[in-house]
Amino acid sequence: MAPEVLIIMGSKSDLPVGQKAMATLKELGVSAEIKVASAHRTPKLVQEIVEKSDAKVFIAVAGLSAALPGAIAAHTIRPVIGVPVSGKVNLDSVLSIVQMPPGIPVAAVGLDRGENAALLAAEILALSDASLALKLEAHRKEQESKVHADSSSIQEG
Ligand code: RP5
Repeated sequence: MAPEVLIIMGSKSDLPVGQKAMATLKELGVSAEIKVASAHRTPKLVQEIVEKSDAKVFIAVAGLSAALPGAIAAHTIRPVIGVPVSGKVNLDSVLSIVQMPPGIPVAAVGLDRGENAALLAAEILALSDASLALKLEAHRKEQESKVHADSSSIQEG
């Protein structure tokens, strides 16, 4: 079966961020695949990958002049989640992803937040997958418990 989420990174150097997304999707039991294709260096490859893919959601990980999420969205009406990758400047990749022109939207998560991109992708898929919705509810409960435990540990200390 085709992976539900396709993660595309602009460079192999983005792998630590892409791996965060992969790990979170794996925890949730969401099938995913990860590839490298650059908006600027291999624009035809980006188009080919997107057009051949049966993924329901795309995650695009890119730094610097991060055109990749928009370049993917140009070829599909499936949702695209952009993950800006940190570097010397940081605002460059954030603004490149956030400032899409009208008509071709992409979602954006925080700098290097591969795990949030995975959670957002899972939330989109959970609209038509009740068992995934339950896993996401459980994930929220785990976070709630951790905050309570952290607060207690500080008060005890
Ligand atoms: C972007 O340029 C990539 O997404 C990467 O974050 C950045 C640097 O690429 P490399 O020089 O490491 O290949 O296109």
